[in-house]
Amino acid sequence: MTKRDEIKLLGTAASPYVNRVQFVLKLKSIEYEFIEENLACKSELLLTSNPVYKKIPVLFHANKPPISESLVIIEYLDEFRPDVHRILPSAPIDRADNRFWANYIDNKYFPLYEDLRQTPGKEGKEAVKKQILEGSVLLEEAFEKFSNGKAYFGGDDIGYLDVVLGCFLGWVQFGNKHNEFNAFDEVKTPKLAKWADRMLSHESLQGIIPGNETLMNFYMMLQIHKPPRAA
Ligand SMILES: N[C@@H](CCC(=O)N[C@@H](CS)C(=O)NCC(=O)O)C(=O)O
Repeated sequence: MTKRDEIKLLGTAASPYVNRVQFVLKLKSIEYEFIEENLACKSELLLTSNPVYKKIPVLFHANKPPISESLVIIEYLDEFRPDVHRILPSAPIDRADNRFWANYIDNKYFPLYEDLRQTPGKEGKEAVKKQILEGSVLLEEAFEKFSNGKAYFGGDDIGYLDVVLGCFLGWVQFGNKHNEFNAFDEVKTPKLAKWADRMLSHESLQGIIPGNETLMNFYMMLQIHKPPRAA
C-alpha cells in the first residue's frame, strides 16, 4: 500500500478530469491526500506546478516532478501500479484504439456541453443538442465494439474508456436536466443508456461523481467567469 503522504492530488470535486484521477486511485486502492483548488482565484501551487495550462488536476508523487493532464495522470498510475486493476488493455493496437476514443471524448464530444452552455438562444442550443446526440451515436457504436456484448467498454470490468467517459456522467445528467433533453437516449443509444445506469450505480464510483449542489455551484462560477456568448 502506498503511504498516504506519497501521493497528492490538486483539484476540485466538481471537475470530471479530477474525478477520473480519483476514480483510478480508488480502483487501484492508492491512498492520497486531496488538495482543494479554487479556480476563481488560482493558487500559487497550481500556477507553478502546471505553468503551461494552469489547469487541474495535478498529481504530485513524492518528490518527482508534478504530472498534469488527466489522461497522462491515469496512464501514469496504470503503469505505476500495474498489478491492481489494469485500466488500459495489454495489446498495443487496443491501447491505440482506446486512446483514439478518449481523445474524441475530450476534444470533440465533451466540449459540446460547454458549447451548449455558452450558445445563446433556443435555435442555437437545438443545433448543439443535435451534435451531442450525433456524438452519442458514435459512442454507442464504439461501446458495441469495445464491450463485445459485455457490461463495460473494458469488457467484464471497468477499463480506460469507462473511466474517461464515466466521469462525465454527472455533467451529462446535469446538462440533460437543464436543457430538457437526453444525451444517452434509450431509443437511439440503448446500450450507452444502460451502461450509464450501470456506471452510476457502480460501487467504485460512489462518492466520486459530484452531487447536484456541487455541480450547480461550479456551473454558477462558470456563468460568472466565462459567461454565455451574447445573442
Ligand atoms: N485537458 C485537461 C482539462 C482539465 C480542465 O479543463 N480542468 C478545468 C477544471 S474542470 C480547469 O482547470 N480549468 C481552469 C481554466 O480553464 O483556467 C485534463 O484532461 O486534465
